[in-house]
Amino acid sequence: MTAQTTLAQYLESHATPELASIMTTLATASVAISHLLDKGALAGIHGEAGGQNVQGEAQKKLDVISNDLLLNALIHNPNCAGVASEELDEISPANDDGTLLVTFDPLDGSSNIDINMTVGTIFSILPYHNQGQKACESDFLQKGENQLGAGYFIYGTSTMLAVTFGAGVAMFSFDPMTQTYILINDNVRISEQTAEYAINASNRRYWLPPIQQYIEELVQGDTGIRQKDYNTRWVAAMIADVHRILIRGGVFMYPYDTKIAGKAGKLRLMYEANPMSFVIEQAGGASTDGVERIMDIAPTAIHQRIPVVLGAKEEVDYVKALHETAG
Ligand code: AFP
Repeated sequence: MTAQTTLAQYLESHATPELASIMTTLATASVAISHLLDKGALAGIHGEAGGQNVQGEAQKKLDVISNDLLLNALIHNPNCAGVASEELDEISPANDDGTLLVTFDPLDGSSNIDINMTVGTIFSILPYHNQGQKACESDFLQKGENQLGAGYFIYGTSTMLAVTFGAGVAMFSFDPMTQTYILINDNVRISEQTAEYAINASNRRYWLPPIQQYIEELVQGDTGIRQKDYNTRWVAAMIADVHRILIRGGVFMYPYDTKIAGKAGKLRLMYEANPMSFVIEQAGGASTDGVERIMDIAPTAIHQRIPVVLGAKEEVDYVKALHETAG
């Protein structure tokens, strides 16, 4: 039997001590979240928490608990200079001498909790350059290109971790017996082509013409110009849809739509789009808002929303070309 590589062993050779320390803190919190999810209704985590998050969405109990677990763990890590969470209006400064900032979506796909479906934690690690000073929101407003690490913990039929530190993507599976993450793939790659796509088609009438055209071509299948049949998958949790793409290919879209005036897409640049784009690109895929590479976009606000098209490179490039043609 070959020796198994634990997350701790992997980090020794693939991350700086500071990144490894943050990753270990995130992994410890993820295990606590995973245990709560395992208990489900018995842990009293189902139902509304009563409040609303900064985007005006109802918070589930576990959103709040997961947020607090991650936040409390990170602000006590001396390497962490500050934390920004999708669930909190304001950023949380941590240790002035820390060298890293962390953003996270504590529980992506939270509407899935009550129906016992997949959810996950998405994280992004950025450099902090103002040591000796208290971190503030502007310190976080860095392009995705600056990320030093990013990934997600997915709480599905088993708990898994996908992570990149800028040199490929590694995937781990949580072993409940040893309570450790075990490496299962140290070089995850995404096929450049795909026959699967993920989009919430109920928004069709609100999409812009390039996405309308693209989806129409896919729906026509082998009778249309694409000359092949496509299949749709939609979990309503980006984390699950992106995980599927990492495992078996595909393209994920939450494009610009006109459903709500002034809302440029649904997903958040700092908590969802940037970290997932880093993972996808590091696995050989691509990511765009339709016009620009997502990780080239300079953020203007911590809770900024953005259209997202990511996954198989050829498809993402094609969608981008349709936007360019449309002008
Ligand atoms: P929640 O975490 O608030 O449930 O939202 C999940 C999400 O941001 C993303 O993970 C999904 O891809 C997307 O929303 C699903 O949105 P629709 O409900 O509009 O399909």
